[in-house]
Parts: sequence; C-alpha cells; structure tokens
Amino acid sequence: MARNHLFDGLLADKLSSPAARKALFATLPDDGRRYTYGDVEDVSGRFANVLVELGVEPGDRVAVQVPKSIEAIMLYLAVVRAGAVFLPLNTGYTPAEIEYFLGNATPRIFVCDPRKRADYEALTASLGIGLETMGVWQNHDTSAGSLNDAGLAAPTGFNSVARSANDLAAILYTSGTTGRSKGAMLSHANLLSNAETLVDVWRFTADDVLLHALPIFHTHGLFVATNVTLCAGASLIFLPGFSTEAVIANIPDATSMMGVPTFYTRLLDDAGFTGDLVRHMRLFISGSAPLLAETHVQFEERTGHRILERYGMTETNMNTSNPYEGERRAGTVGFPLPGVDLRIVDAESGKALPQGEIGIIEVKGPNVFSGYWEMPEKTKEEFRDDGFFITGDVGVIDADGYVQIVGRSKDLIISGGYNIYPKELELLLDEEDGVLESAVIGVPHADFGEGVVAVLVPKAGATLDEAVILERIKPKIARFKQPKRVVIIKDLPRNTMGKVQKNVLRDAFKSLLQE
Ligand code: MCA
Ligand code: AMP
Repeated sequence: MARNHLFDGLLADKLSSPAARKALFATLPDDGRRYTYGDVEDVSGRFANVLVELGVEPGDRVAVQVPKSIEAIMLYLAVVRAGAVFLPLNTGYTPAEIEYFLGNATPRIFVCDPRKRADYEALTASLGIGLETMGVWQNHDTSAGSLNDAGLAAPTGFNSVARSANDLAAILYTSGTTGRSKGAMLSHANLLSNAETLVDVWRFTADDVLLHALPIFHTHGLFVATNVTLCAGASLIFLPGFSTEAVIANIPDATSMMGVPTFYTRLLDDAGFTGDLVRHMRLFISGSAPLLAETHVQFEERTGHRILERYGMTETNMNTSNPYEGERRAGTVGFPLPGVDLRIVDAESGKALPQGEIGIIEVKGPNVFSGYWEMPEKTKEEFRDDGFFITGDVGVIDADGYVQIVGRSKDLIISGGYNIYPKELELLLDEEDGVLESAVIGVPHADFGEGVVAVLVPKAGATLDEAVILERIKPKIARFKQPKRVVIIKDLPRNTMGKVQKNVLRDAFKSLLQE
C-alpha cells in the first residue's frame, strides 16, 4: 500500500496487530477517558473522512484555532492522513490577527472554537473558506462542534492518502523582523526525522508516560511532545493547560515532562513540588526560551534531577540538545542533534568562525524547513547558498562542543515561551492618537522570563495615558503580546545612524516588571 510518510512512519507499527492497537496513547484526567492507539487510528480516520467529505484535497491547508483537546490532536493526524496541510493557530489570536493568516494561507476550511463562530462567519464567507467548529468533548456522548458531530457520524476506516517525504505536512506561522508573520512550510520528512532522532537521543520507549501541559498550536506541544510520544509508542497524560496544581496532582503517574522555563519556575515556587513527588521521574526537558542557570541549579537542589535543555525553532524543529547521559550543562543547549550541521558565522561576512567566537547560529539538516509559504524572497534572505538556514540566534560553541545561546540578532521577545515581535506592536501603537513614535522592548520578568514594555513618545502638544493606550489595543492583538506596562518619554535614544537604541531603553527600564 502507498505510504503516508509521516502518519505511517509514526504509527504503522503501533497499528499492526489487535494487541498493538490496545496499547494506551493518552489518559485525560479531566474526564476520565482513555485513548488507545486503536482509537488514534479510528478517530483520526473519522475526521479524515469528514475532511474529504468537506472537499479537502491533498495539498489544501486546514487552518485550526481550537481549544486544547485530544480531538484536536486527532484532527492534526486526520489532516496529515488526508494529504492536506495542518495550520494550527494560537488560541489567543484575535479575529483581526486571524484575518491575516486566512488571507495569506487561503485554507480550504477554518476550524474555530464553537464559541467564536459568529466572529468568523462574515470573514470566511468573504474569503470563500469553509467554517467548521471543534470544541472540547467532555465525554463520548456530548458533542461540542460541527466537526465533533460529523466525526461521530463518520466511518472509522480511511485509507491514508499517499504522501512522500518532501510533501508538506504543516505550516506554522512565525513572525519576521518586518512584523508580518511568515508561514514556515514543514514537510513530512522534517517532522518524522526530528521525532525519530529525539526518541533516540532522549531514550523514549513504550513505557514512557509524558505529562503534557503545553499548548498544541506550536512546535513544542504539537511536534516535540506529541510526535515523540507517538513515535515511541508511549503515552500522554493530557492536561488542558499548565497549572502547578494539575502537574503536582498528575506527576506521580508520569515518567517524563516537557515544558518552557516558566513551568519550572512556577513549580519551584510551590512548596508542594518536592523531591519525593518526582523521585521516580526519568526526564525533565526544557526549551522554547532560555532556562536560567539559577533555575537549573535550584531544580537539581530540590529534586535531584538535572533538567535537560534543548534548542529549536518553528522553522527547524529541534536543533540541539544536552546529552541524556553525560553532563547536562546549565546555561547551554548542548550539542547539535545527530544529522544536524550547526556552525557559528560572522554576521556581516557569513564566514564560519572558530570555536569560542560569538556569531550567528546557522543550521542545516533533515529537520530544516523548505521555505516560507508564498514568500520566495524572504526564504532566499534566510538561507545561505550552501543550504544553511540563518537562525538569527547569536551563539558560541565552548571548548567541549556545547552550544550556548548568548542573544538574538532578531528583534524578538520571548515571554513565557511565546514569541512576540516588537515591530508588530510598534505598528499598532504608532497608529494611536497622539503617538509620535514607539519602541517595544523585553525586560526581565520573574514569571515569564521576559515581559513586554512599550515606550511611547507623544506628538507635540499631546498627552498620553497608559491605561487608555492599553485599553485601546486590547481588541487588536493577543493578550500575551500586550505590554505589561506603557511608559511615556520625551525622545527615544538614537545612535549616530538614527537607529533607536533599544539596549539603552532595556537598561533604563530593566527593573520595571520586577516585583
Ligand atoms: C499568559 N499571559 C502571558 C503569557 N501567558 N503574558 C505574556 N507571556 C505569556 N506567555 C497573560 C495572560 O493573558 C494574563 O493576562 C496574564 O498574562 C497572567 O496569565 P496567567 O494566568 O499567569 O498565564 P497562564 O494561563 O498560566 O499561562 C502561562 C503559561 C503559558 C502556562 C506559561 O504562557 C504557556 O503555556 N506557555 C507555553 C508557550 C509555548 O508552548 N511555547 C512554545 C512555542 P490577563 O490577566 O490580563 O488576562 S514553540 C517554540 O518556541 C520553539 C520551536 C521551541 O523551541 O519549542
Ligand atoms: P519560535 O519562533 O517559536 O520558533 O522560537 C524559536 C526561538 O526560540 C529560537 O530562535 C530561540 O531564540 C528561542 N529558543 C528556543 N529554545 C531555546 C533555548 N533552549 N534557549 C534559548 N532560546 C531558545
């Protein structure tokens, strides 16, 4: 039978016999349900049948902004099985933000939260995009959206559409320095090769139980956590989101956990998170944002476990990881993964730098995406002629080969593991009445690592008010991107070239978000 590279690569051996199909894929502590690998095949088959019925053809995009549920994972697999391209969107995005993604990606259908259907009817109708809904199922009897209903009525059997290694499996949007998001095109082979590598280097097996508290619209929760689990034939404890209470309640049944640094600092802040509670754990992994060396040390002191930090990007999946065996070095992201070439280059000349010198990190490998959706120019700008992708992260390789990320050449804020591009906010703020110009910066934040601060300069004669500005941008942009504070100053500091000196602002306001 023709193969679907990603689905069959992840799952064929788990579906090969009735006994294998009975293995557990997920438990859902919220409603007591259990999902076996057989259920994964059956439910993804139901949704794949529904998608085909709705007119989804191979290569079509299916855009999805739905609350976290196990059915949403089944929808991801269904899209892959139908030969289409999965396009997940952050649940925090406002309709104004979603409009751009739908216009840019022109999906066949858009699946939204049933509670938000009315917000999208006119937009999808005007773009000629089908509108469907998917909500959270509390049990098998109650449905929660048009896709949930249709899935219940559809047959389970579905012959996955043949797809080869280079066919697209997903598009994930990631903002650029220009402030407009670009769709990173990820192939079946990008996703499968990275999952296989991570299973290997992190020693995942069918005995693993991964505590899943991440959102599933980004690389971390969707591909790293979920694909690795599927690939290993392991299982998930699938939580609707992160809370320290839920993690503490469920961690006794887990063997492993993946999280952003905020997960770990919040757990350490809770006296109920003790060494005894997690003595049995095999592995804690952190990524998406820098884990402070201090957190690494505190975590080991409390639990005896050394968090394993790794480094990735939407465009590349995972690039480097600290070793499973051997020293997990605090403040570093470890070694390039097997099959990944990583070099440090001079930002200006693009020439490779010797070990120990700081420069831009570039990567090449089977994990690296093929380009940005319908943006050949942008794609060209971010690749070297020899195929290396320019990450925009600034790093250095130490004498033992550990990669350390020391900064970013791209103007990016990472808050609680979410990326925020200042330009996008600056464009919005500049449109506000009375604003002459703005600069958006990230400053230290005890909980989120970095928090957003907007620095505004009023037009001559105008007065600006922090609360009014915050209120006005509220409906325009996702909550997590909104400034935690707005400060108003007379002039922005500039260098002799006229460029705003954000480092000066970051220094001036470095304590603004500290308690
Ligand atoms: C929530 N808020 C935030 C954030 N999260 N503000 C800034 N940054 C955030 N990350 C807002 C809320 O809207 C709220 O505003 C206020 O801050 C307090 O929210 P709180 O209830 O404390 O937040 P929460 O719901 O507990 O969420 C915090 C969280 C969450 C659990 C850390 O942000 C999270 O799950 N982050 C994970 C992100 C992630 O998966 N990143 C991976 C990207 P108000 O009170 O006004 O409503 S993939 C990636 O980066 C690459 C490829 C990789 O390497 O993995
Ligand atoms: P995204 O745009 O969501 O793909 O985020 C990718 C960016 O997150 C990378 O380019 C890095 O700047 C950052 N990142 C991911 N993992 C780490 C890490 N372990 N340490 C520091 N930065 C990280």
